[in-house]
Amino acid sequence: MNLLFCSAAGNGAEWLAALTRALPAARVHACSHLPDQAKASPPQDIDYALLWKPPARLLRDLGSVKAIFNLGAGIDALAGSEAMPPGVPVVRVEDAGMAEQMSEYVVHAVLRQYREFDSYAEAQRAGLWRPLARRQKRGFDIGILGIGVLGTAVAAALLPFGFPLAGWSRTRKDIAGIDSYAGSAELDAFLARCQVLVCLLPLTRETRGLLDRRTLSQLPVGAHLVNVARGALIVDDDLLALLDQGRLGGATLDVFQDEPLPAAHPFWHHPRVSITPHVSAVTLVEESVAQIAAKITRLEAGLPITGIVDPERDF
Ligand code: OXD
Repeated sequence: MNLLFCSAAGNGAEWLAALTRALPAARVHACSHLPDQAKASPPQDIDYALLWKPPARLLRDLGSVKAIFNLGAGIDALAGSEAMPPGVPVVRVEDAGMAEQMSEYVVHAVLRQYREFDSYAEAQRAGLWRPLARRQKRGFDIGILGIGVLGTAVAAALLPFGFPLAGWSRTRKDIAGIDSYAGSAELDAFLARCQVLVCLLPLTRETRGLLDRRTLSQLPVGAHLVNVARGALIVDDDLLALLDQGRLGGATLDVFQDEPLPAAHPFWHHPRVSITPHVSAVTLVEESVAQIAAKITRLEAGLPITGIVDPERDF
């Protein structure tokens, strides 16, 4: 069996070693760290391609592989590419250690707002001993925009803290402890109750730019936005305008339209914006390779697998 590995991330050697250990009988062809090869045609008899942000030229030549494994949860780099060969199944990484990381990040961001740690940091800088009145959890609603694998895990991690929780997704979800809102008709009502909005949506044709001036203005005055999904879900200028007007209280941003975030971008030094460099949930190599290897073994045995992307819905 022939595998093609091509990743724009810098840890190709780690992936290759893990793949060789997990699938010793497979031949793994790599192009991640060889830019010239990435431009050349891949070997003809590739069975499965394992890709992260591959060059278009490479993608175009993969029309006869049995499946493409996306080396991460977000498939927007493939889905958004005109070079994506039609009809080839795309399989995303499901959780593989990402849900735990995402939950840690979001719980931290929510508690930081609820317990007003930024105000205490400011008070400390000013040498002020300034206890704030205790907030009630009732009325401090947390909304999760995108209740997929990661969104569900984040909601479960928040549940024990006792905040009112709401989730928005394309179709209604039945998850204990979370009020479910579904579809565009219920988006505004969902946003209107979120003191903290946590964005975990995939980037698709429909969600690009979804958080613009109109939708962000549905949030309560002073609300906080956490984006751990994709930068292009947000219209940056609209977010900045609402922050400057004090309409929104702040934003915790891990993802950006251009990464690394350009040095001149106003997010870097905005007093109401906290940024991290796309680290909320990194793809863990060993866990992901174990998952991909198990799926390849099942596919080779003619068995069904989970995590196959639906192009109609997800592209
Ligand atoms: C992913 C990511 O999609 O790391 O997995 O952003």
